[in-house]
Amino acid sequence: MTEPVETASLETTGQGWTLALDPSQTRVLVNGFQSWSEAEVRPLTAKQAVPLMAWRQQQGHDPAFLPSGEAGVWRSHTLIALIRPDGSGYVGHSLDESRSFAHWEARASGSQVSVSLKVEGPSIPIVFTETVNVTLTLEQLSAQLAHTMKARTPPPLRVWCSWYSYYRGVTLQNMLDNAHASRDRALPFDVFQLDDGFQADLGDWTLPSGHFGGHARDLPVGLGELGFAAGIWLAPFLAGPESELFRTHPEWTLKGEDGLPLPIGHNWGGPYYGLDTTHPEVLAWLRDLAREVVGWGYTYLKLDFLFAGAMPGVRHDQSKTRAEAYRMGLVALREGAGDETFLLLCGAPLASSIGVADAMRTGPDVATLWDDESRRVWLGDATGPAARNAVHTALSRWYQHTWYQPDPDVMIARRELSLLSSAERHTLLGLLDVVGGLRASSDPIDMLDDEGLTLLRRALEISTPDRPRTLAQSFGGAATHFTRGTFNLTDAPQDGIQAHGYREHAHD
Ligand code: 9PG
Repeated sequence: MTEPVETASLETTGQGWTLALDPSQTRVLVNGFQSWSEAEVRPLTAKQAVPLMAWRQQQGHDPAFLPSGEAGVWRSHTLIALIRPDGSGYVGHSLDESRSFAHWEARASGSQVSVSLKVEGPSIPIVFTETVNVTLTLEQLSAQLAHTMKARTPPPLRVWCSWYSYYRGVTLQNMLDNAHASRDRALPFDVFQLDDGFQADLGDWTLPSGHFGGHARDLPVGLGELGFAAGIWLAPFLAGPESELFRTHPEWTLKGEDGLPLPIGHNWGGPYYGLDTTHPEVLAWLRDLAREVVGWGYTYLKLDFLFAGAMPGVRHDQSKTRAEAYRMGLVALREGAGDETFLLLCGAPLASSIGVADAMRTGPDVATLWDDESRRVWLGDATGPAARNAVHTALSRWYQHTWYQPDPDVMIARRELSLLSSAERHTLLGLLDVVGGLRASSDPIDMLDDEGLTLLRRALEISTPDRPRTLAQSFGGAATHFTRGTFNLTDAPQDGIQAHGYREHAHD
């Protein structure tokens, strides 16, 4: 016996459905909590990976709703889809995540599939529906969520970012040198974005690091003279344990049950704290920070590690849900930055950012290697920097282009200082083309020969988003079969496409 499937939208805090689907013939599409969490399309009977280490569960996932770690049980945020071999199936979708999080679970049970939904927060409109075309229904419901939450989708920008070549060692001179080299070669960048490394500590954004060779406020004028807008990275919800911010305001952090500041992740060689975004003084500080940085001449802010605003913990205003607390912090940043400033969010809860974000990182970091197998396979963590992880997740979120401009992360066109093969570089190019969002590069421009420059110029060509031509087939557990081309994310040739490769379909 199967229960009737709701086709209309309903207001709910929870619900369950039993579906007449053969688990061995069903694929599942899931969406992870934040930018770096996995999104994928897998056989329902496969096992959803969960990181072994607690600090990776915090930094890559929602610790309050982790992946199951169990074969045949798949957890997903905001939406879920079940796909039959003919492309029909079921789609569940939340239609408002401004105050609540929707937690979906699909479970293979005998010859049936059960689906459950739990809403964390006030009841929200949701849809759970059967469909002859999962791809189309998912796109339509996602667009409906975007509409309800008043999504911002400004035109995509072409960005040079310092992270993937200079990392934390970046200097003011590196930025200017690359801007000069780009102007000399007439590379069509809109923005030069300074990443992590310019600041004295996490939270001490207005104090320069020792090695930066200047102050971040001195950069926009130089970039402007070369014809580029200025962008800067901030992790505005974090406080380093040694920072001046934490020393002067330990009371501004998210607390544990013991009343002490709660470490909420581990990076930069140690743990860090998160700010309590329900605290009025924190909100005022966030507004002032964004206003100050925009006052330095930055028109593009990359706001990173934003999941910190949504971590479980004890807050100043305990009546707020995690989604509300997160959004309060985000809105404060938007108010300080102003409506005209372009906000790219990263490491951020996805759906709860709609309406405030201009753009969103929709996968893990690209890196100069294809796969970080020890971390992905042995530690169960596919949220770390690797080209494969970035492609896998960003492709499986193709439909999110109605929520914000998707940022699938940078192209790597250089051959120096990179272990990527030519096929893997072309796969990154294919990713940018089918996702159709922001364009970014981090290559030191002087490192590019003619071939590298040609590849980079192609990566900077804005395209419209593509769609999967099927979700019932996949070369590597993601949405891989698009109308413009097919990705092979596996380690063996598939259908004539080399391992890690991308084949564009012939145009008529
Ligand atoms: C700056 C970087 C860059 C980058 C961001 C973010 O899981 N991890 O180990 C992990 C490492 C780095 C990271 C994200 C996750 O990078 O995505 O673009 O801005 O911060 O520190």
